[in-house]
Amino acid sequence: MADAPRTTLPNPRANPRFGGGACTFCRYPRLEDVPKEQQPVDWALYGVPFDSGVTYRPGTRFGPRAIRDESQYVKPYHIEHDLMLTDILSLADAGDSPVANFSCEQNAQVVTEFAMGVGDPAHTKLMAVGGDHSIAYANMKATFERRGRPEGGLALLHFDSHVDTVDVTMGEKWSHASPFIRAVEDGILNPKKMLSIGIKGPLNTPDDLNYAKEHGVTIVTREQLARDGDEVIGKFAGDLAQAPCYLTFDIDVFDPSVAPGTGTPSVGGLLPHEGLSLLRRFAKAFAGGPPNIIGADVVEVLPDRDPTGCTALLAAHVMFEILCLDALGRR
Ligand SMILES: [Mn+2]
Repeated sequence: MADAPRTTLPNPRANPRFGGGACTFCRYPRLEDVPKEQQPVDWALYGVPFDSGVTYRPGTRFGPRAIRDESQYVKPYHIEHDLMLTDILSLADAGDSPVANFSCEQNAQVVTEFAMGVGDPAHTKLMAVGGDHSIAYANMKATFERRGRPEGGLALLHFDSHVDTVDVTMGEKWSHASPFIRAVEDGILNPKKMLSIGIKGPLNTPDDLNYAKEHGVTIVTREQLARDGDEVIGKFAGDLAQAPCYLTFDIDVFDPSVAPGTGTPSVGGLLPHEGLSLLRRFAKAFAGGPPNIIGADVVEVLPDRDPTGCTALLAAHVMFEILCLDALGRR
């Protein structure tokens, strides 16, 4: 596999990042343009322009477009890992999923169906780019199915301000507050192998943490990161080792001062270097290596609240960090 031809990037010294017409995530080729000898791609990235699952401010349906735009400046060489991402992984942009924007439940089905058919289901990993967090369910379900329904459900590495395990909100079971409770119910996610990092309040009621507590979810709050957070994360990672896991990244784990473009902002969040550093420290935490990531998403970027594009730019770099973790495991 190491000698197989990889997908290629335009040369930025000859083809400027601000040119080239329609843009794709990080300048990766469109999936339909990938030559046969470079297939199957290792990761297909696709947008999910859906935000009907929000409980507060709408607008993340424009997230994939904004992230594609800002991602033109994501470069492929990772300094800290000494890793040239595109020498290791074949990467492509699969475009946007169709959506059912008047029904969250129907949307979950439509996106799952799309995701099931992207790339080579036996080989290609999926990264969904939101959209609101409800879309995580669809990408997790497709990942779970494409992997032959791993016994006991997937593990989950979850970055977020919120636990997203609310049963019903305003009569809706499929909103962005509920993807993980639905995934547990459907056997896709094992809550005992779920780690939620960056959780912070205030919350609506103390009961909002009950589901996580009662089902064995490991929570590391934002406050806790400064205390025993490293220890708890290290223990979780050591126990998980190389078991297959899914990574979901809600951009609202960052502080609204540095990532204003999101719909349910929660103050006191991570600074960019803290979030990136948490991901980088995963490189050796899982029994000496990076986590065995089999699918991922980055969600909740809301461009209308992001006048400088800094939130979308940050999201694009989070995507890069996640892909680098997978590449590290194949080096
Ligand atoms: Mn969330």
